[in-house]
Amino acid sequence: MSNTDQAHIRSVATHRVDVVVVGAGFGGMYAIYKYRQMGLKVQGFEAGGNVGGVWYWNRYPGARVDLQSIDYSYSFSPEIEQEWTWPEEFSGQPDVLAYQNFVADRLDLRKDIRFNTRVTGAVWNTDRALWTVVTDQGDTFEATYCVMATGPLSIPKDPDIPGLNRFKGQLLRAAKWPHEPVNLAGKRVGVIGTGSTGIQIVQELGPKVGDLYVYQRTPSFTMPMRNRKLEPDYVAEVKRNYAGIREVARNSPIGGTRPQSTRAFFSVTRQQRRQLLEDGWRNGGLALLGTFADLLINPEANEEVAEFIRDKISEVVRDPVTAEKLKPRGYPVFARRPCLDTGYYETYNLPNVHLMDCLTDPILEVTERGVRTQAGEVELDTLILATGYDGLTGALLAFDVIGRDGRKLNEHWKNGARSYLGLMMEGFPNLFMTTGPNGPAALANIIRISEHDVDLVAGAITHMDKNGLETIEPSKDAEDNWMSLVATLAQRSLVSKAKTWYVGANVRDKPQGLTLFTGGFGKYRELCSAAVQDGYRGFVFGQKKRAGSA
Ligand code: NA7
Repeated sequence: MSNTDQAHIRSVATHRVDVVVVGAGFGGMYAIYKYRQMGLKVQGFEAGGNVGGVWYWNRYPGARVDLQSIDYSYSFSPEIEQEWTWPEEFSGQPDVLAYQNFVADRLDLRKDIRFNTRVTGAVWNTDRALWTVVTDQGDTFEATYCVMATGPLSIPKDPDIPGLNRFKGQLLRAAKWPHEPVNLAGKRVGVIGTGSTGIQIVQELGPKVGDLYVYQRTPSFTMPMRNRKLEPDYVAEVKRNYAGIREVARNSPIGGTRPQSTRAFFSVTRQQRRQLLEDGWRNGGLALLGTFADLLINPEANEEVAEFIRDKISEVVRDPVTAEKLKPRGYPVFARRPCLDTGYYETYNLPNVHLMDCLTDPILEVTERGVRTQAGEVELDTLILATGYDGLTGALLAFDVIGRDGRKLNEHWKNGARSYLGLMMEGFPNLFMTTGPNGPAALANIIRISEHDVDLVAGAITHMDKNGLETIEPSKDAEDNWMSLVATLAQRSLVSKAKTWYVGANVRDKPQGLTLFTGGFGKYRELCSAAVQDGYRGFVFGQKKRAGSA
Protein backbone atom coordinates (compact mmCIF):
# COMPACT_ATOMS: atom_id res chain seq x y z
CA MET A 1 0.00 0.00 0.00
CA SER A 2 1.49 3.36 -1.00
CA ASN A 3 1.81 6.42 1.26
CA THR A 4 -0.93 8.06 -0.77
CA ASP A 5 -3.23 5.08 -0.07
CA GLN A 6 -2.45 5.32 3.62
CA ALA A 7 -3.15 9.05 3.61
CA HIS A 8 -6.44 8.35 1.85
CA ILE A 9 -7.37 5.73 4.46
CA ARG A 10 -6.72 8.24 7.23
CA SER A 11 -8.75 10.94 5.55
CA VAL A 12 -11.89 8.80 5.11
CA ALA A 13 -11.67 6.87 8.42
CA THR A 14 -14.88 7.40 10.30
CA HIS A 15 -15.55 4.30 12.41
CA ARG A 16 -13.59 3.67 15.60
CA VAL A 17 -13.94 0.37 17.43
CA ASP A 18 -11.92 -1.60 19.97
CA VAL A 19 -11.68 -4.84 18.01
CA VAL A 20 -12.06 -5.78 14.38
CA VAL A 21 -12.78 -9.46 13.77
CA VAL A 22 -12.23 -10.75 10.25
CA GLY A 23 -14.34 -13.79 9.40
CA ALA A 24 -17.64 -15.09 10.81
CA GLY A 25 -16.99 -18.82 10.89
CA PHE A 26 -16.76 -20.70 14.17
CA GLY A 27 -13.74 -18.67 15.37
CA GLY A 28 -15.04 -15.24 14.36
CA MET A 29 -18.50 -15.85 15.80
CA TYR A 30 -17.13 -16.73 19.21
CA ALA A 31 -14.62 -13.86 19.09
CA ILE A 32 -17.40 -11.34 18.43
CA TYR A 33 -19.44 -12.68 21.33
CA LYS A 34 -16.54 -12.93 23.77
CA TYR A 35 -15.10 -9.46 23.19
CA ARG A 36 -18.54 -7.90 23.22
CA GLN A 37 -19.20 -9.57 26.60
CA MET A 38 -16.01 -7.89 27.85
CA GLY A 39 -17.59 -4.53 27.09
CA LEU A 40 -15.52 -3.91 23.97
CA LYS A 41 -16.89 -2.37 20.80
CA VAL A 42 -16.48 -5.04 18.14
CA GLN A 43 -16.90 -4.99 14.37
CA GLY A 44 -16.94 -8.21 12.39
CA PHE A 45 -16.48 -8.58 8.63
CA GLU A 46 -17.52 -11.54 6.56
CA ALA A 47 -17.19 -12.11 2.81
CA GLY A 48 -20.16 -14.48 2.80
CA GLY A 49 -23.80 -13.45 3.00
CA ASN A 50 -24.26 -14.91 6.47
CA VAL A 51 -22.39 -16.63 9.30
CA GLY A 52 -20.76 -20.03 8.87
CA GLY A 53 -17.40 -19.56 7.16
CA VAL A 54 -16.39 -22.74 5.36
CA TRP A 55 -19.82 -24.24 6.18
CA TYR A 56 -21.56 -21.29 4.55
CA TRP A 57 -19.73 -21.90 1.26
CA ASN A 58 -19.38 -25.70 1.18
CA ARG A 59 -22.91 -26.77 0.20
CA TYR A 60 -21.79 -29.50 -2.17
CA PRO A 61 -23.70 -32.80 -2.17
CA GLY A 62 -22.64 -34.99 0.73
CA ALA A 63 -20.72 -32.29 2.66
CA ARG A 64 -20.29 -33.53 6.22
CA VAL A 65 -17.99 -33.11 9.23
CA ASP A 66 -15.38 -35.74 9.95
CA LEU A 67 -15.38 -35.22 13.72
CA GLN A 68 -18.26 -36.22 15.99
CA SER A 69 -20.68 -33.30 16.31
CA ILE A 70 -20.70 -33.67 20.08
CA ASP A 71 -17.06 -32.56 19.85
CA TYR A 72 -17.44 -30.34 16.80
CA SER A 73 -19.57 -27.75 18.60
CA TYR A 74 -19.08 -24.84 20.96
CA SER A 75 -18.25 -25.46 24.61
CA PHE A 76 -18.39 -21.88 25.89
CA SER A 77 -22.13 -21.79 26.56
CA PRO A 78 -23.76 -24.43 28.77
CA GLU A 79 -27.13 -22.99 27.69
CA ILE A 80 -26.45 -23.59 24.01
CA GLU A 81 -25.18 -27.08 24.80
CA GLN A 82 -28.51 -27.86 26.40
CA GLU A 83 -30.70 -26.11 23.84
CA TRP A 84 -29.20 -27.62 20.70
CA THR A 85 -29.64 -31.29 19.78
CA TRP A 86 -27.46 -32.96 17.17
CA PRO A 87 -29.44 -35.44 15.08
CA GLU A 88 -26.48 -37.49 13.84
CA GLU A 89 -23.08 -38.50 15.12
CA PHE A 90 -21.34 -36.81 12.15
CA SER A 91 -23.55 -33.96 10.97
CA GLY A 92 -24.18 -32.98 7.42
CA GLN A 93 -23.43 -29.42 6.29
CA PRO A 94 -27.10 -28.29 6.54
CA ASP A 95 -27.16 -29.20 10.25
CA VAL A 96 -23.79 -27.58 10.97
CA LEU A 97 -24.92 -24.38 9.27
CA ALA A 98 -28.29 -24.52 11.06
CA TYR A 99 -26.38 -24.77 14.36
CA GLN A 100 -24.22 -21.76 13.49
CA ASN A 101 -27.35 -19.78 12.61
CA PHE A 102 -28.99 -20.88 15.83
CA VAL A 103 -25.96 -19.60 17.78
CA ALA A 104 -25.92 -16.34 15.81
CA ASP A 105 -29.63 -15.81 16.57
CA ARG A 106 -29.31 -16.82 20.20
CA LEU A 107 -26.41 -14.43 20.83
CA ASP A 108 -27.60 -11.75 18.44
CA LEU A 109 -24.28 -11.77 16.64
CA ARG A 110 -25.31 -10.46 13.25
CA LYS A 111 -25.80 -6.88 14.40
CA ASP A 112 -22.01 -6.60 14.77
CA ILE A 113 -21.10 -8.20 11.43
CA ARG A 114 -20.93 -6.63 8.00
CA PHE A 115 -21.72 -9.40 5.52
CA ASN A 116 -20.79 -9.56 1.83
CA THR A 117 -17.78 -7.51 2.85
CA ARG A 118 -14.22 -8.53 2.19
CA VAL A 119 -11.32 -6.94 4.07
CA THR A 120 -8.84 -5.64 1.51
CA GLY A 121 -6.16 -4.11 3.69
CA ALA A 122 -4.97 -3.74 7.28
CA VAL A 123 -2.30 -1.23 8.26
CA TRP A 124 -0.76 -0.58 11.66
CA ASN A 125 -0.34 3.01 12.69
CA THR A 126 2.49 3.18 15.23
CA ASP A 127 1.86 6.77 16.34
CA ARG A 128 -1.76 6.17 17.12
CA ALA A 129 -1.33 2.51 18.10
CA LEU A 130 -4.22 1.20 16.05
CA TRP A 131 -5.06 -0.83 12.98
CA THR A 132 -6.75 0.75 10.00
CA VAL A 133 -8.83 -1.84 8.20
CA VAL A 134 -10.38 -1.21 4.78
CA THR A 135 -12.98 -3.27 2.93
CA ASP A 136 -14.15 -3.77 -0.63
CA GLN A 137 -17.34 -1.90 0.31
CA GLY A 138 -15.39 1.28 0.97
CA ASP A 139 -15.64 1.03 4.76
CA THR A 140 -12.69 2.10 6.85
CA PHE A 141 -12.40 1.14 10.48
CA GLU A 142 -9.83 1.95 13.12
CA ALA A 143 -9.34 -0.61 15.86
CA THR A 144 -6.99 -1.14 18.77
CA TYR A 145 -6.95 -4.87 18.09
CA CYS A 146 -7.36 -6.85 14.90
CA VAL A 147 -8.33 -10.52 15.17
CA MET A 148 -7.93 -12.58 12.04
CA ALA A 149 -10.42 -15.43 12.33
CA THR A 150 -9.94 -16.20 8.67
CA GLY A 151 -9.65 -19.98 9.06
CA PRO A 152 -7.15 -22.40 7.56
CA LEU A 153 -9.36 -23.31 4.59
CA SER A 154 -11.05 -20.27 3.14
CA ILE A 155 -9.32 -19.59 -0.18
CA PRO A 156 -10.38 -22.29 -2.67
CA LYS A 157 -7.86 -23.26 -5.29
CA ASP A 158 -8.68 -23.99 -8.92
CA PRO A 159 -6.46 -26.62 -10.53
CA ASP A 160 -3.67 -25.51 -12.85
CA ILE A 161 -5.38 -27.09 -15.84
CA PRO A 162 -5.57 -25.15 -19.11
CA GLY A 163 -8.95 -24.39 -20.60
CA LEU A 164 -11.16 -24.31 -17.49
CA ASN A 165 -12.89 -21.17 -18.71
CA ARG A 166 -13.54 -22.68 -22.12
CA PHE A 167 -15.92 -25.34 -20.79
CA LYS A 168 -19.40 -24.71 -22.17
CA GLY A 169 -21.12 -27.09 -19.73
CA GLN A 170 -21.85 -26.41 -16.08
CA LEU A 171 -18.69 -25.73 -14.04
CA LEU A 172 -19.21 -26.10 -10.28
CA ARG A 173 -16.78 -25.50 -7.45
CA ALA A 174 -17.29 -27.58 -4.31
CA ALA A 175 -16.12 -24.70 -2.15
CA LYS A 176 -18.53 -22.20 -3.77
CA TRP A 177 -21.50 -24.45 -4.41
CA PRO A 178 -24.71 -22.72 -5.61
CA HIS A 179 -27.32 -21.99 -2.97
CA GLU A 180 -30.17 -23.20 -5.16
CA PRO A 181 -30.65 -26.97 -5.73
CA VAL A 182 -28.56 -28.48 -8.53
CA ASN A 183 -30.21 -31.36 -10.39
CA LEU A 184 -27.60 -33.74 -11.75
CA ALA A 185 -29.87 -36.73 -12.33
CA GLY A 186 -29.07 -38.48 -15.59
CA LYS A 187 -26.14 -36.10 -16.31
CA ARG A 188 -22.58 -36.92 -17.35
CA VAL A 189 -20.59 -35.52 -14.44
CA GLY A 190 -16.83 -35.20 -13.93
CA VAL A 191 -15.21 -34.66 -10.52
CA ILE A 192 -11.59 -33.51 -10.27
CA GLY A 193 -10.00 -34.24 -6.89
CA THR A 194 -10.22 -37.10 -4.42
CA GLY A 195 -9.44 -35.47 -1.07
CA SER A 196 -12.10 -35.38 1.68
CA THR A 197 -14.33 -33.20 -0.50
CA GLY A 198 -14.07 -35.28 -3.69
CA ILE A 199 -14.71 -38.49 -1.76
CA GLN A 200 -17.89 -37.12 -0.19
CA ILE A 201 -19.15 -35.90 -3.57
CA VAL A 202 -18.37 -39.16 -5.37
CA GLN A 203 -20.13 -41.42 -2.88
CA GLU A 204 -23.16 -39.12 -2.88
CA LEU A 205 -23.45 -38.61 -6.64
CA GLY A 206 -22.37 -42.05 -7.87
CA PRO A 207 -25.80 -43.66 -7.48
CA LYS A 208 -27.67 -40.52 -8.62
CA VAL A 209 -26.11 -39.27 -11.86
CA GLY A 210 -25.99 -40.70 -15.37
CA ASP A 211 -22.25 -41.28 -15.59
CA LEU A 212 -19.64 -40.18 -13.08
CA TYR A 213 -16.00 -39.71 -14.13
CA VAL A 214 -13.68 -39.40 -11.13
CA TYR A 215 -10.35 -37.76 -11.98
CA GLN A 216 -7.98 -39.05 -9.32
CA ARG A 217 -4.35 -37.97 -9.10
CA THR A 218 -3.32 -39.04 -5.60
CA PRO A 219 -5.57 -41.68 -4.04
CA SER A 220 -6.54 -40.94 -0.43
CA PHE A 221 -6.84 -43.40 2.42
CA THR A 222 -10.40 -43.42 3.59
CA MET A 223 -12.07 -45.32 6.41
CA PRO A 224 -15.70 -46.06 7.21
CA MET A 225 -17.42 -43.21 9.05
CA ARG A 226 -20.23 -45.49 10.31
CA ASN A 227 -22.45 -42.51 10.93
CA ARG A 228 -25.61 -43.06 12.99
CA LYS A 229 -28.66 -41.23 14.22
CA LEU A 230 -28.26 -40.16 17.83
CA GLU A 231 -30.87 -41.75 20.07
CA PRO A 232 -32.66 -39.52 22.66
CA ASP A 233 -31.19 -41.49 25.59
CA TYR A 234 -27.68 -41.01 24.30
CA VAL A 235 -28.27 -37.29 23.70
CA ALA A 236 -29.66 -36.89 27.23
CA GLU A 237 -26.60 -38.65 28.65
CA VAL A 238 -24.29 -36.35 26.66
CA LYS A 239 -26.18 -33.28 27.83
CA ARG A 240 -25.77 -34.38 31.43
CA ASN A 241 -22.03 -34.86 30.93
CA TYR A 242 -20.98 -32.00 28.71
CA ALA A 243 -18.63 -30.52 31.31
CA GLY A 244 -16.69 -33.77 31.54
CA ILE A 245 -16.72 -34.27 27.77
CA ARG A 246 -15.21 -30.82 27.25
CA GLU A 247 -12.56 -31.41 29.88
CA VAL A 248 -11.44 -34.61 28.14
CA ALA A 249 -11.38 -32.82 24.77
CA ARG A 250 -9.37 -29.87 26.06
CA ASN A 251 -6.64 -32.17 27.32
CA SER A 252 -6.51 -34.51 24.35
CA PRO A 253 -4.09 -34.30 21.41
CA ILE A 254 -6.94 -33.93 18.92
CA GLY A 255 -9.27 -31.73 20.95
CA GLY A 256 -11.92 -34.44 21.02
CA THR A 257 -13.14 -37.42 22.99
CA ARG A 258 -11.97 -40.13 20.61
CA PRO A 259 -10.01 -42.68 22.66
CA GLN A 260 -6.27 -42.55 22.04
CA SER A 261 -4.29 -45.59 23.10
CA THR A 262 -0.82 -45.29 24.60
CA ARG A 263 0.06 -48.76 23.23
CA ALA A 264 3.07 -49.00 20.88
CA PHE A 265 2.35 -50.81 17.62
CA PHE A 266 5.00 -53.52 17.92
CA SER A 267 4.34 -54.13 21.62
CA VAL A 268 1.73 -56.71 20.65
CA THR A 269 1.80 -59.71 18.31
CA ARG A 270 0.94 -59.52 14.63
CA GLN A 271 -2.30 -61.36 15.29
CA GLN A 272 -3.27 -58.96 18.09
CA ARG A 273 -2.41 -55.98 15.90
CA ARG A 274 -4.64 -57.31 13.17
CA GLN A 275 -7.48 -57.82 15.63
CA LEU A 276 -7.11 -54.30 17.05
CA LEU A 277 -7.11 -52.80 13.58
CA GLU A 278 -10.20 -54.82 12.67
CA ASP A 279 -11.89 -53.47 15.82
CA GLY A 280 -10.93 -49.92 14.87
CA TRP A 281 -12.23 -50.41 11.32
CA ARG A 282 -15.51 -51.81 12.65
CA ASN A 283 -15.92 -48.97 15.18
CA GLY A 284 -15.55 -46.44 12.39
CA GLY A 285 -14.58 -42.77 12.37
CA LEU A 286 -10.95 -42.16 13.26
CA ALA A 287 -10.92 -45.05 15.75
CA LEU A 288 -8.18 -46.73 13.72
CA LEU A 289 -5.81 -43.80 14.27
CA GLY A 290 -6.39 -43.99 18.01
CA THR A 291 -5.64 -47.71 18.21
CA PHE A 292 -1.89 -47.23 18.68
CA ALA A 293 0.21 -44.37 19.98
CA ASP A 294 2.99 -44.37 17.40
CA LEU A 295 1.30 -44.52 14.01
CA LEU A 296 2.45 -41.01 13.10
CA ILE A 297 6.05 -41.49 14.13
CA ASN A 298 6.91 -45.13 13.35
CA PRO A 299 7.15 -45.71 9.57
CA GLU A 300 7.00 -49.55 9.83
CA ALA A 301 3.90 -49.39 12.01
CA ASN A 302 2.37 -46.89 9.65
CA GLU A 303 3.03 -49.07 6.61
CA GLU A 304 1.40 -52.09 8.22
CA VAL A 305 -1.75 -50.03 8.81
CA ALA A 306 -1.59 -48.71 5.25
CA GLU A 307 -1.43 -52.30 3.97
CA PHE A 308 -4.39 -53.22 6.19
CA ILE A 309 -6.45 -50.50 4.47
CA ARG A 310 -5.23 -51.53 1.01
CA ASP A 311 -6.47 -55.05 1.75
CA LYS A 312 -9.87 -53.61 2.68
CA ILE A 313 -10.03 -51.86 -0.71
CA SER A 314 -9.45 -55.20 -2.45
CA GLU A 315 -12.20 -56.80 -0.38
CA VAL A 316 -14.73 -54.19 -1.51
CA VAL A 317 -13.85 -53.20 -5.07
CA ARG A 318 -14.71 -56.01 -7.48
CA ASP A 319 -12.57 -54.96 -10.45
CA PRO A 320 -8.96 -55.70 -9.45
CA VAL A 321 -7.52 -53.05 -11.79
CA THR A 322 -9.74 -50.33 -10.27
CA ALA A 323 -8.93 -51.61 -6.77
CA GLU A 324 -5.19 -51.30 -7.46
CA LYS A 325 -5.61 -47.77 -8.75
CA LEU A 326 -7.54 -46.76 -5.64
CA LYS A 327 -4.77 -47.99 -3.32
CA PRO A 328 -2.66 -45.13 -1.99
CA ARG A 329 1.07 -45.77 -2.11
CA GLY A 330 4.24 -43.78 -1.58
CA TYR A 331 3.17 -41.74 1.42
CA PRO A 332 2.24 -42.61 5.01
CA VAL A 333 -1.37 -43.18 5.97
CA PHE A 334 -2.70 -40.28 8.10
CA ALA A 335 -0.07 -37.91 6.61
CA ARG A 336 -2.77 -36.57 4.34
CA ARG A 337 -5.96 -35.75 6.15
CA PRO A 338 -7.57 -39.17 6.76
CA CYS A 339 -10.97 -39.28 5.07
CA LEU A 340 -14.10 -40.86 6.46
CA ASP A 341 -16.59 -42.28 4.01
CA THR A 342 -19.91 -44.03 3.68
CA GLY A 343 -19.61 -46.52 0.85
CA TYR A 344 -16.93 -44.68 -1.15
CA TYR A 345 -15.12 -47.76 -2.39
CA GLU A 346 -18.44 -49.53 -3.05
CA THR A 347 -19.32 -46.68 -5.44
CA TYR A 348 -16.72 -48.02 -7.87
CA ASN A 349 -18.73 -51.24 -8.25
CA LEU A 350 -21.48 -49.24 -9.96
CA PRO A 351 -21.39 -49.59 -13.75
CA ASN A 352 -21.83 -45.83 -14.30
CA VAL A 353 -18.84 -44.79 -12.13
CA HIS A 354 -15.50 -44.55 -13.91
CA LEU A 355 -12.16 -44.03 -12.20
CA MET A 356 -9.86 -41.87 -14.34
CA ASP A 357 -6.28 -42.34 -13.19
CA CYS A 358 -4.47 -39.02 -13.67
CA LEU A 359 -1.17 -40.56 -12.61
CA THR A 360 -0.98 -42.78 -15.70
CA ASP A 361 -3.18 -40.60 -17.91
CA PRO A 362 -2.92 -36.94 -16.79
CA ILE A 363 -5.50 -34.32 -17.65
CA LEU A 364 -4.17 -32.28 -20.59
CA GLU A 365 -6.89 -29.69 -20.78
CA VAL A 366 -10.50 -28.83 -20.24
CA THR A 367 -12.20 -28.36 -23.59
CA GLU A 368 -15.51 -26.80 -24.58
CA ARG A 369 -17.13 -30.22 -24.25
CA GLY A 370 -15.34 -31.88 -21.36
CA VAL A 371 -11.97 -33.12 -20.15
CA ARG A 372 -9.16 -34.32 -22.42
CA THR A 373 -6.47 -36.70 -21.23
CA GLN A 374 -3.83 -38.46 -23.30
CA ALA A 375 -6.29 -41.31 -23.80
CA GLY A 376 -8.93 -39.03 -25.29
CA GLU A 377 -11.75 -36.63 -24.50
CA VAL A 378 -14.68 -37.36 -22.17
CA GLU A 379 -17.76 -35.27 -22.88
CA LEU A 380 -19.44 -33.90 -19.76
CA ASP A 381 -22.53 -31.93 -18.87
CA THR A 382 -21.11 -30.86 -15.51
CA LEU A 383 -17.57 -30.56 -14.21
CA ILE A 384 -17.04 -30.31 -10.44
CA LEU A 385 -13.80 -28.97 -8.98
CA ALA A 386 -12.90 -30.49 -5.61
CA THR A 387 -9.32 -29.34 -5.85
CA GLY A 388 -8.71 -27.97 -2.36
CA TYR A 389 -7.52 -24.72 -0.84
CA ASP A 390 -4.57 -22.42 -0.46
CA GLY A 391 -4.50 -23.57 3.15
CA LEU A 392 -3.26 -21.94 6.36
CA THR A 393 -1.80 -18.77 4.84
CA GLY A 394 -3.98 -18.08 1.77
CA ALA A 395 -6.55 -15.87 3.48
CA LEU A 396 -4.03 -13.59 5.19
CA LEU A 397 -1.87 -13.21 2.10
CA ALA A 398 -4.87 -12.38 -0.08
CA PHE A 399 -4.67 -8.73 1.03
CA ASP A 400 -2.03 -6.36 2.34
CA VAL A 401 -1.32 -6.69 6.05
CA ILE A 402 1.23 -4.04 7.01
CA GLY A 403 2.68 -3.93 10.49
CA ARG A 404 5.20 -1.84 12.39
CA ASP A 405 7.71 0.16 10.29
CA GLY A 406 5.87 -0.72 7.08
CA ARG A 407 6.61 -4.42 7.47
CA LYS A 408 4.53 -6.52 5.09
CA LEU A 409 3.18 -9.88 6.12
CA ASN A 410 3.97 -11.41 2.74
CA GLU A 411 7.62 -10.38 3.31
CA HIS A 412 7.61 -11.77 6.85
CA TRP A 413 6.23 -15.04 5.49
CA LYS A 414 8.21 -15.16 2.27
CA ASN A 415 10.06 -18.32 3.35
CA GLY A 416 6.99 -19.82 5.02
CA ALA A 417 4.51 -18.76 7.67
CA ARG A 418 6.06 -17.69 10.98
CA SER A 419 4.34 -17.01 14.28
CA TYR A 420 4.61 -17.32 18.03
CA LEU A 421 2.15 -19.88 19.43
CA GLY A 422 0.30 -19.78 16.12
CA LEU A 423 -1.18 -16.58 17.49
CA MET A 424 0.93 -13.49 16.74
CA MET A 425 3.83 -12.31 14.59
CA GLU A 426 6.79 -10.18 15.55
CA GLY A 427 6.41 -6.73 13.98
CA PHE A 428 2.60 -6.93 13.90
CA PRO A 429 1.44 -5.46 17.23
CA ASN A 430 -2.09 -6.14 18.44
CA LEU A 431 -2.77 -8.45 15.48
CA PHE A 432 -3.99 -11.88 16.52
CA MET A 433 -4.82 -15.00 14.56
CA THR A 434 -7.15 -17.77 15.65
CA THR A 435 -6.19 -21.27 14.40
CA GLY A 436 -3.18 -19.63 12.79
CA PRO A 437 -0.20 -21.33 11.12
CA ASN A 438 2.23 -23.06 13.52
CA GLY A 439 -0.57 -23.80 15.92
CA PRO A 440 -2.34 -27.18 15.81
CA ALA A 441 -4.89 -25.81 13.24
CA ALA A 442 -5.73 -28.65 10.83
CA LEU A 443 -4.53 -31.42 13.14
CA ALA A 444 -7.08 -31.01 15.92
CA ASN A 445 -10.68 -29.96 16.48
CA ILE A 446 -10.80 -26.48 15.01
CA ILE A 447 -13.59 -25.34 17.35
CA ARG A 448 -11.62 -26.26 20.47
CA ILE A 449 -8.59 -24.41 19.06
CA SER A 450 -10.71 -21.38 18.11
CA GLU A 451 -12.21 -21.11 21.58
CA HIS A 452 -8.79 -21.51 23.15
CA ASP A 453 -7.23 -18.82 20.96
CA VAL A 454 -10.11 -16.37 21.40
CA ASP A 455 -9.89 -16.83 25.18
CA LEU A 456 -6.13 -16.36 25.14
CA VAL A 457 -6.54 -13.07 23.27
CA ALA A 458 -9.27 -12.02 25.72
CA GLY A 459 -6.88 -12.71 28.60
CA ALA A 460 -4.14 -10.66 26.96
CA ILE A 461 -6.48 -7.71 26.35
CA THR A 462 -7.67 -7.80 29.98
CA HIS A 463 -4.07 -7.97 31.18
CA MET A 464 -3.16 -4.95 29.04
CA ASP A 465 -6.16 -3.02 30.20
CA LYS A 466 -5.35 -3.61 33.86
CA ASN A 467 -1.71 -2.65 33.47
CA GLY A 468 -2.01 0.39 31.25
CA LEU A 469 -0.42 -1.37 28.31
CA GLU A 470 -1.12 -0.34 24.76
CA THR A 471 0.60 -2.82 22.49
CA ILE A 472 1.56 -6.48 22.50
CA GLU A 473 3.70 -8.45 20.08
CA PRO A 474 6.06 -11.41 20.36
CA SER A 475 9.80 -10.84 20.58
CA LYS A 476 11.93 -12.05 17.70
CA ASP A 477 13.54 -14.62 20.00
CA ALA A 478 10.19 -16.00 21.08
CA GLU A 479 9.05 -16.37 17.49
CA ASP A 480 12.38 -17.97 16.47
CA ASN A 481 12.23 -20.43 19.37
CA TRP A 482 8.64 -21.37 18.65
CA MET A 483 9.48 -21.94 14.99
CA SER A 484 12.40 -24.19 16.00
CA LEU A 485 10.10 -26.23 18.21
CA VAL A 486 7.52 -26.53 15.41
CA ALA A 487 10.27 -27.63 12.98
CA THR A 488 11.78 -30.16 15.40
CA LEU A 489 8.42 -31.75 16.08
CA ALA A 490 7.59 -31.74 12.36
CA GLN A 491 10.76 -33.66 11.55
CA ARG A 492 9.68 -36.44 13.87
CA SER A 493 6.17 -36.60 12.49
CA LEU A 494 5.17 -38.54 9.38
CA VAL A 495 2.64 -35.76 8.69
CA SER A 496 5.41 -33.84 6.92
CA LYS A 497 6.10 -36.78 4.57
CA ALA A 498 3.24 -36.37 2.09
CA LYS A 499 2.56 -33.74 -0.55
CA THR A 500 -0.46 -32.00 0.92
CA TRP A 501 -1.90 -28.58 1.63
CA TYR A 502 -0.45 -29.04 5.14
CA VAL A 503 3.02 -28.51 3.65
CA GLY A 504 1.98 -26.11 0.88
CA ALA A 505 2.59 -28.69 -1.87
CA ASN A 506 -0.68 -27.97 -3.68
CA VAL A 507 0.07 -24.33 -4.49
CA ARG A 508 2.67 -23.43 -7.09
CA ASP A 509 5.64 -21.41 -5.74
CA LYS A 510 4.41 -21.63 -2.15
CA PRO A 511 7.22 -22.12 0.40
CA GLN A 512 7.26 -25.80 1.36
CA GLY A 513 7.26 -27.09 4.90
CA LEU A 514 4.94 -28.19 7.66
CA THR A 515 3.76 -25.05 9.46
CA LEU A 516 1.61 -26.91 11.96
CA PHE A 517 2.30 -27.71 15.60
CA THR A 518 2.35 -31.52 15.69
CA GLY A 519 2.73 -31.87 19.47
CA GLY A 520 -1.04 -32.20 19.96
CA PHE A 521 -3.72 -29.79 21.15
CA GLY A 522 -3.32 -30.66 24.85
CA LYS A 523 0.40 -29.90 24.74
CA TYR A 524 -0.23 -26.71 22.77
CA ARG A 525 -2.62 -25.52 25.46
CA GLU A 526 -0.07 -26.33 28.13
CA LEU A 527 2.65 -24.33 26.37
CA CYS A 528 0.37 -21.32 25.83
CA SER A 529 -0.81 -21.44 29.39
CA ALA A 530 2.77 -21.69 30.73
CA ALA A 531 3.74 -18.59 28.72
CA VAL A 532 0.81 -16.65 30.18
CA GLN A 533 1.47 -17.86 33.75
CA ASP A 534 5.07 -16.82 33.33
CA GLY A 535 4.05 -13.17 32.88
CA TYR A 536 3.32 -13.45 29.15
CA ARG A 537 6.74 -14.89 28.43
CA GLY A 538 7.84 -14.16 24.87
CA PHE A 539 5.60 -11.12 24.47
CA VAL A 540 6.76 -7.51 24.46
CA PHE A 541 4.33 -4.87 25.68
CA GLY A 542 4.27 -1.15 24.97
CA GLN A 543 3.07 1.30 27.64
CA LYS A 544 0.12 3.58 27.00
CA LYS A 545 1.33 7.02 26.03
CA ARG A 546 0.38 9.71 28.53
CA ALA A 547 -2.09 12.32 27.32
CA GLY A 548 -0.26 15.12 25.63
CA SER A 549 2.82 13.04 24.73
CA ALA A 550 3.58 12.54 21.02
P1 NA7 B 1 -7.53 -31.61 -0.69
O1 NA7 B 1 -7.46 -32.60 0.38
O2 NA7 B 1 -6.40 -30.64 -0.85
O3 NA7 B 1 -7.76 -32.40 -2.05
C1 NA7 B 1 -7.67 -31.77 -3.31
C2 NA7 B 1 -7.71 -32.83 -4.38
O4 NA7 B 1 -7.66 -32.22 -5.67
C3 NA7 B 1 -6.51 -33.78 -4.30
O5 NA7 B 1 -6.97 -35.08 -4.57
C4 NA7 B 1 -5.63 -33.26 -5.43
O6 NA7 B 1 -4.75 -34.22 -5.96
C5 NA7 B 1 -6.67 -32.88 -6.45
N1 NA7 B 1 -6.14 -32.01 -7.49
C6 NA7 B 1 -5.71 -30.73 -7.36
N2 NA7 B 1 -5.27 -30.28 -8.54
C7 NA7 B 1 -5.44 -31.30 -9.43
C8 NA7 B 1 -5.17 -31.45 -10.81
N3 NA7 B 1 -4.63 -30.45 -11.53
N4 NA7 B 1 -5.45 -32.64 -11.41
C9 NA7 B 1 -6.00 -33.64 -10.68
N5 NA7 B 1 -6.27 -33.56 -9.37
C10 NA7 B 1 -6.00 -32.39 -8.76
O7 NA7 B 1 -8.85 -30.70 -0.57
P2 NA7 B 1 -10.28 -31.11 -0.01
O8 NA7 B 1 -11.18 -29.96 -0.28
O9 NA7 B 1 -10.69 -32.43 -0.49
O10 NA7 B 1 -10.06 -31.25 1.54
C11 NA7 B 1 -9.55 -30.14 2.27
C12 NA7 B 1 -9.76 -30.35 3.73
O11 NA7 B 1 -11.16 -30.21 4.05
C13 NA7 B 1 -9.39 -31.70 4.27
O12 NA7 B 1 -8.03 -31.81 4.52
C14 NA7 B 1 -10.23 -31.77 5.53
O13 NA7 B 1 -9.57 -31.05 6.54
C15 NA7 B 1 -11.48 -31.05 5.16
P3 NA7 B 1 -3.19 -34.23 -5.43
O14 NA7 B 1 -3.30 -34.67 -4.02
O15 NA7 B 1 -2.70 -32.81 -5.53
O16 NA7 B 1 -2.50 -35.16 -6.34
